[in-house]
Order: sequence, then C-alpha cells, then structure tokens
Amino acid sequence: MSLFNKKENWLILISGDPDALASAKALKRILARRVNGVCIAMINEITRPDNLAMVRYLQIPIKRLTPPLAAQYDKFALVDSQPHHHPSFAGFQFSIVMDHHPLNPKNPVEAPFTEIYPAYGSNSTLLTEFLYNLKIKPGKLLATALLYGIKTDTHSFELNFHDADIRAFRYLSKYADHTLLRKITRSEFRVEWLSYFSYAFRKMRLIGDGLTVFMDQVDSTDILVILADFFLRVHDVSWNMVSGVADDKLVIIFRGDGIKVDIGKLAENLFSDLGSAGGKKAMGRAEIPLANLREEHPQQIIWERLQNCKLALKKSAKLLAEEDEASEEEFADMETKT
Ligand SMILES: [Mn+2]
Repeated sequence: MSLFNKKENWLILISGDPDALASAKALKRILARRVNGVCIAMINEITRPDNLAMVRYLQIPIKRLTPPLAAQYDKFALVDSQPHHHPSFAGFQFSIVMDHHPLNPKNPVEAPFTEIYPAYGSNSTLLTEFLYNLKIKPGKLLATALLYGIKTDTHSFELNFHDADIRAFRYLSKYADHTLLRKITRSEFRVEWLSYFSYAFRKMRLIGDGLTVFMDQVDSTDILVILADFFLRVHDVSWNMVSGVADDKLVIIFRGDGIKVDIGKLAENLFSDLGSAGGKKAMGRAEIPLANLREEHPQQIIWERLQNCKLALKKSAKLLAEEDEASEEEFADMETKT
C-alpha cells in the first residue's frame, strides 16, 4: 500500500493469456482508488477466439505496449510473468511483480514488491487471495475472469494445481457468472475457419478407428491443429492425422487419445525419414519440405505410408496389438471407406 499514491499513473504489463488478463484486471481493481490511473498493456496480439471472447464479455480494457504508451506512466507492474521472460519486459523498472512461474536463480526478480508462488497453479489464485485479504469482494466480471484464469492454467484441474487453486475457485464460484464463462469456453472457432471444416468433412477418410484428411494448401498450419483437436472429440475416432501444405512444407498434425496408440512414435515411424517427425503420447507433428517428396504428390505419399500404417503402429511401443481380422480388413479396403 505504501507504494501507491494519488498522483501516479500505473501501467500493468502482461503477456496476454487468460490467467494474465484476469490477474491484471484484479490488480487494476486493487489499485483503482489508490492511484491516479491504471492501464493494462500487453506485449502480444490476442488471436485465440476464447481469449478474444474473454476480453469482450468480461470487459477487460487492454492496449498494445508501445514506447509512447509506456512513456505516459510513472510506475509499472508485471503479473503472471517475470521480467526475464520476454525481451519486451526488459527495459522496465517494475515496482510490483506477482507471478507463479518457477524462480530462476540466474534471473532473480528485483522489485520493491515481489510475490512469487511457483507452487500455485495459476496467478489468478494469488490475486484472489490478495482481494480476499484486502476485503475486496470481486464483482461478477472480475470473479468470472479469475475463475477462467484458474481453469485455463490448471487445465480444469487436470495438472499443476495446488489446494489454494481449489479454494480460490470455490470462493470465486459464488460471484462468477457461469453463463458468461460457458460462452467464453465455447468460443473455440472463428467464422473464417468454418469453410475449412466444410472442406475437411467432405474429404476425410476413416481408417478403422482413425481418421485422416489432406487439406491441400492452407493459409496457416494452425487450422490443421484446430481440425485435429476437433476430430479428437468424435467418440468413434481414437486417433487422427490432418495434413496440409504451407510455406513449401507438408505439415501433418497427429492427435490421439493416448490410450491405444503412441502418437508421437506413430508420427516418427511414418515420416521421420522424410523430415522432422515425432511428438508425445497423444500428439505429434511431422514437417516435410516439399523438395524431399521429389515430384510425388503429398497426398499420395501420405496414402502410401498409411498402407504401412499397421506395421508402423505395431512398431510403436505402446501400440496395442489388436490382431483381430476385422481391423486387417478395414486397412485393406480403407480406400473405399469414407
Ligand atoms: Mn499463469
């Protein structure tokens, strides 16, 4: 509190993701009547539709960080990051740093006020505790933002969470607007992506419990990732491969449920001789320069490799050897299956 006075303007810096946005909104609330003015500035452009929905529905005013903007402020705060995390933070003398990322002894954080709790799953949890201890009851939009921050950073309590995250989540639930939260979490797609979906639905092929689609030329390989994640949500599809060409490269995105097939090994077995290929148990990626395909059509290459898929699947260690003849047949006539 001794850092705040009514004469100064504060700028809160973030790298724009939900946890950072919520933390900034909470710190802005804490500073609100204690300083002259507060603004939130981010170092990146927000493009994910769920994050755009968060900013819009929860009314989080943000600006892009530029030197002329920064020049208008007296004091600087950083939330959900440490100064060494990004070159854009490097030139600032921060008065407040509040974060939950691991501490790096090579880059100690020096500021008049630092609060860093690496054990916490989200920075929103830390800010919720500050609001609580300052007896500031979060308004509906702020509570929803913090709830979403916790939900995102803990992957809905699937990983890296602390008891404090659960306590904060329960506390915020009382004040949050769950209809708004649902609207944000369901804002997964952009309208300009829908034509890709339509194309994918027409061209997809089923191979046993797998699915593959070649998307031809795409503007950005991001759409391949979005489609692959989408197909994972179909009950009967346990793995998929979505491929396309961008920047003279054939890019193949692999997704699986991580149960029967080791997807990273599958990617490696299928394509590592042509380019980079690999991944983890449930996700993989291959990138092949078109030059390496020597005149052969990318779709043709993928198709040939898939004929050997069963072999590749067998080689990947975690792979279930489902030897039943039914699936043999499925591979044999996959060409006719769509
Ligand atoms: Mn975070």
